[in-house]
Amino acid sequence: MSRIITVAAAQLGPIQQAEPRSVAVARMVRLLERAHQRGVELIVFPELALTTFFPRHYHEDIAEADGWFETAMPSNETAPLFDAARRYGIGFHLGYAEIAHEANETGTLRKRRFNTSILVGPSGDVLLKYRKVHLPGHAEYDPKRVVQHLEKRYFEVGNLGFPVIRAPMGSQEGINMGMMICNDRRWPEAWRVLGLQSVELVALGYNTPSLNMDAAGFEAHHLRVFHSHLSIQAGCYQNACFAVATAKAGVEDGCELFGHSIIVNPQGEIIAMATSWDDELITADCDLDMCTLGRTTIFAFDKHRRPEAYGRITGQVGATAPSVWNEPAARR
Ligand code: CDV
Repeated sequence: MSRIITVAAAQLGPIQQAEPRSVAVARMVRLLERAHQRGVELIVFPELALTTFFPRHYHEDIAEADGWFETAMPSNETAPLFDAARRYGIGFHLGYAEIAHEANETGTLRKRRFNTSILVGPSGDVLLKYRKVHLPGHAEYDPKRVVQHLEKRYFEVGNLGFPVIRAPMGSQEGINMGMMICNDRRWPEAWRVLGLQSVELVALGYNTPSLNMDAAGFEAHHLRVFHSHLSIQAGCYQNACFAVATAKAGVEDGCELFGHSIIVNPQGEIIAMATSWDDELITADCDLDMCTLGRTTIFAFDKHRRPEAYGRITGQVGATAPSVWNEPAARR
């Protein structure tokens, strides 16, 4: 039986600060209806898809930002999305800000905040949850920046690792699926952890500004998109998987997000790409058997990986200085 699944990246245009969740959800339902007309079986919405990208806004008291978070999923406001997906038998990926009342590492129950995504099956069941590991930005207000990026203020580092689940989706009885959120895509470690669980399809949402505020606003425009695509294409090739990478795009609260959502195959080729800065649906038929070539030849991990040489990957965080070459004493 063929292992082809029709997938969609449902790019969202900007969601302004004043826009309620109900409007964002209605836009997503419209995209889902279009996806149904095109025979889509899995649709991927962006990171923090229900609101504006609020980490650009500073709240001195973190609790003041709680209005941007979800305490339940589904909720009254997101129920129409779950209902529509169930009605059409389409699975979906959704990114949102999550408040969870959970024990921390010391066992103390407390309110915790995460940048989260879920994978929902065609029956409406949550199949898998992921919490963003690589949080970019800063924790304190930075007066030097024109636009803040306060993910480190509002979110804890995700505590679920990079899980992969095998579950039915569309006409397929089992697909190995995992998730990443935005900045994670730039880290080969994240891709490899998914690859080591035989991931076949990665769902990935992002909100990436067109300007690099860390570099005082300068980095050549076209390179911003290039680096995003390069990371995703390399991740797919090196781990023999598909990715559906979906952006929020356009000018949101005065800040431009670059869009350029893509679907990538295990050869690292872009097979669909968004061209607008608006709500836009791009689709592709993904033949999951394409994952076999890479994982049985160049990237047959069981044959070729050398973990004994990779200790630094998990043993250290920052880079150390190399040892310095000394001219042999006889020549001095
Ligand atoms: N939301 C993000 O994680 N954005 C980062 C930006 C800040 C560089 C990204 O990697 O796209």
